[in-house]
Amino acid sequence: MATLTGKHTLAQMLIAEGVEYIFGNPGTSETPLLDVLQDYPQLRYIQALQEGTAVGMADGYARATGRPAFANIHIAGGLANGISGLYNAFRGGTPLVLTAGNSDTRMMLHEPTLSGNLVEMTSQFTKWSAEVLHPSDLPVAVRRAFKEAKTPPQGPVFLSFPWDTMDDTSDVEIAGSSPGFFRTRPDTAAIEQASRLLSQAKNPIIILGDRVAQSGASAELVQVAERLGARVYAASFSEVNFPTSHPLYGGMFNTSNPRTKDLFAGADVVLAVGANIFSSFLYVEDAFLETSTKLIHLDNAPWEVEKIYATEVGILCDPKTGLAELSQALDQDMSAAAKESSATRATSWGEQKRSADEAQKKRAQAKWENRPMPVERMMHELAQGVPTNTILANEAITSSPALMGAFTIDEPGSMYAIRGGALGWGMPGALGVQLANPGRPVLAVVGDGASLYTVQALWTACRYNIPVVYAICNNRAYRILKVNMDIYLRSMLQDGERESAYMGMDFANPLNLAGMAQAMGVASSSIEDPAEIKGAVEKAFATGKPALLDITIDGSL
Ligand SMILES: Cc1ncc(C[n+]2csc(CCOP(=O)(O)OP(=O)(O)O)c2C)c(N)n1
Ligand SMILES: [Mg+2]
Repeated sequence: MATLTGKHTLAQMLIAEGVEYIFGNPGTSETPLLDVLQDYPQLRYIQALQEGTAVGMADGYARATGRPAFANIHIAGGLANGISGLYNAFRGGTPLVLTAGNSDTRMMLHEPTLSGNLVEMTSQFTKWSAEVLHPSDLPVAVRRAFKEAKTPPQGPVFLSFPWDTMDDTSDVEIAGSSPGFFRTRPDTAAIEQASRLLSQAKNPIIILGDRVAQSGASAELVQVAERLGARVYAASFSEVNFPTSHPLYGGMFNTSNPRTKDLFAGADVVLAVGANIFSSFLYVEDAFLETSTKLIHLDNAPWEVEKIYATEVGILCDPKTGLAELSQALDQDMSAAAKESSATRATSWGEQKRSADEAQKKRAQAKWENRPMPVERMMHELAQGVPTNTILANEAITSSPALMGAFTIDEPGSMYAIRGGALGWGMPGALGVQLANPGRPVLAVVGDGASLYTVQALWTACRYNIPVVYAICNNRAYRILKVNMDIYLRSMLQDGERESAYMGMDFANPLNLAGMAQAMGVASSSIEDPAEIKGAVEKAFATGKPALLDITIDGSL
């Protein structure tokens, strides 16, 4: 038992939790914490110039380490800036402990400047949100926050620290949360039923989501897919859930496109693993699965199982553990004939994938020498220039399919992408990924529009020499909004005539991103000739410093 002020208790609890970095943007309500940090140099404060940047860095760091990250931002006005990043963390399941200072509790009724109900602001986007009203509660609150963030289904939590909680004294015991044992085994009856259904399936399909990667279950999923000869589609692929070069991997499906149901037509059994199915953005009338399709859902997120679709077998467990058991059961249950038809299916899907890839390559080749360069050319040249072992941070939006096509994205932990949909993850997220992987090159590929939501991350990159190389996909537009406008007019309204003015979707004035990078201390170049990309990427990585390449690409629809 020690007698400590709240701010010392907090710092010591963070050390007990193994925190290395505090991603922050400070204000006066954070003064006591900022004061005490100089006494604890093992807690490295990474200064962001806007709250969204701090939360984005923390998100990238948490995802790339697999451990909760800690961020500290400013009271109501600042917290509001951080909430779009908090939203992404919540939707994506990032283990994140977000905190903010608050006014002294003795003056709350005075409605102090910048204050507000921080718990109310964050509750709907957190697993747990609380204000710590007494310093003696800090060990409990911090321990519970880290425990909640890392317990599957992982997600963000929020703590508010009023000024007097930081300055008052209390007798406390400093003890961090336990490592956590989350490899929960499945109910054997559920595995038996699932295996029985799958071993007799004529046309099984697998749907995966990010909790596969979070559980480290990619290899086990490959094994199950290969046993079944099942095509694999991703409901989300913001982490490497499955090797993209695998012949059975069919890519990510689009839940805003009614035709997506064609992928699942005729499937007798669908196995969903670690996935949220099916969260659309646009309204789609028809169900994606036919009523005759039997759904098996294996997941460590109970809420997601049977959330929308009637489910034959729900299996609550850690995906890695559950898939290993399912794989064994399938080996026993599948007859020789079933194993043979699985092999035939796998060969035929593999051939289909190969010919689709070749057709795609041919289409890209036809415009290879166009100027502005096609996005496929940009990604091809980037892939030639990066060192082996490079990790991608992807907020490339409509350039993302070309990025995913040009790089081999097979190794778990070699790609992280924006998830949740709130723009502004890529610029700071890449810095968090880099801090978590100091020995590996990180290439961030970011849309020109997306880059500007958190562009001040470049200053932080320079300030701490975090050597991310940014490649901006400069198509001078919010191109995806134009794509969606066309879907609205042509498909939803069935209007073949109306020409859209694409209001608010073009960058009509010059936007000098290379100049912005230089203004924040980051070396940069503007590139229009694809022949320059490879050399520029090699040079950027060789400097060991952050750099930005602003690459002009074709933005036509
Ligand atoms: C915080 C936030 N604001 C606005 C949007 C709406 N939005 C979604 S995509 C997009 C444009 C992205 O543009 P860019 O990064 O240039 O990629 P492109 O579409 O050109 O490939 C916008 C504005 C959003 N998702 N999140
Ligand atoms: Mg753009």
